[in-house]
Amino acid sequence: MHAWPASEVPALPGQGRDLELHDTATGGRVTLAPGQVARIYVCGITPYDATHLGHAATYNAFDLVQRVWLDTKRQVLYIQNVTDIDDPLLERAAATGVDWAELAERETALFREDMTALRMLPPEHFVGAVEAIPWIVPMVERLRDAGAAYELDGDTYFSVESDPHFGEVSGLDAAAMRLLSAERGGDPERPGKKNPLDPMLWTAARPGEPRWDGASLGPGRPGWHIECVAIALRHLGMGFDVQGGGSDLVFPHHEMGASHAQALTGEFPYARTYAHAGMVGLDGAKMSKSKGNLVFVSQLRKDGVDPAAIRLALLAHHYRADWEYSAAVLDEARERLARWRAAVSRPDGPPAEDLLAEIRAALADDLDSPAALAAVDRWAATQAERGGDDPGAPGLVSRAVDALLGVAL
Ligand code: 5CA
Ligand code: ZN
Repeated sequence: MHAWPASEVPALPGQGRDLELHDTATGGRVTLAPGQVARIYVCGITPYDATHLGHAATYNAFDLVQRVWLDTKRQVLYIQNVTDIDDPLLERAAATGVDWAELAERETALFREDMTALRMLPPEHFVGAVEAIPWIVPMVERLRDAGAAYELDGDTYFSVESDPHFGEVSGLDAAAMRLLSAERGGDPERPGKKNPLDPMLWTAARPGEPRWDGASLGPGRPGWHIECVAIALRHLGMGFDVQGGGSDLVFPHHEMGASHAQALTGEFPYARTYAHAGMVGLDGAKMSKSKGNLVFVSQLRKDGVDPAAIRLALLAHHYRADWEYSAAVLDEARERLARWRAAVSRPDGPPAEDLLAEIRAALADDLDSPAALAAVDRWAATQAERGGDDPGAPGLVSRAVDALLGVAL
């Protein structure tokens, strides 16, 4: 499917630093060493109830990764999926009496509008699960033929024991995995499975549900994890630089995805780094569709909130932190935006070369966007108090904030 238009990234003098990111699999900091083309896969939305601020915060984090890479003069190959067929989508469609495909299309369109408004750089390939079915089916067949998958009453399951590296993404023990599996789409209680954690690769057609030709698997629909693997392997191949998503995807989604791919190819690793954004909450609970405690980007936009202020509200939190949204967060972002706009709209100002270096250093340091904002705040405060006589400074600040933080002043 088509993505959304790219906002232009202004050119900056010099070059940024190499990115250091926290890696979930090792639990520590790694300096990324991508090639000339940096490869990243970020898990996309399940298109119902999009786009809430939690989604936006996660995509903001990985947009920063891209911007840092572009600033190191690399190209970026960015892939994102849309889970346009899955249990939660079908459940919501049934509950509201809307056709599942129409619901998916409508919410995906809204997501594109929100991403465009927030100046998130688009993926090179934006791929729906439905589009990926022709790649998924032969992969599942190969896994089965290699003994890494098995059939149970017509459904096809992945055998977690087929990957010697299973467990290395999340580092969780079996009990913790089992709890999370039950919470997040797995079926550890189903009798007959080889291992309770084994996830579904292909679900045999259920009465009243959409179905696709599964060749030797029979008619049905794809499982969740194999969807992302099929799309990532097709467009990126093994050993890509970053697998990204929110921290709710560490287990089972990213653990299972890595194992599917590693069992399929015999290669290791699936991704070199696993990066996860914290959860945004509201009123003491994670913002989620199932809880219904959502703040939508589209609603804020309708209420007249400048998307640049929404983006600044996201940037004010470190991407790995869990945080709570409140009206105060947005008020602070609006005030900051007004201060910055005033500061860059003067004909000259304090020199900004050091500020550019500070923003670059902050982002290279595990995407420390709050530190980057604080640096711009200091420049804007100096501008407001004393001004300066560098005629190039306001323009440089404006371009730096746009190119590195995605905020148009
Ligand atoms: N379609 C799958 C991924 S393949 C999915 O998780 N969809 S989602 O719509 O539930 O979430 C989309 C992205 O937003 C995922 O990366 C998820 O981890 C992230 N996300 C979901 N809720 C929150 C939240 N409250 N705060 C931060 N990120 C969130
Ligand atoms: Zn995914």
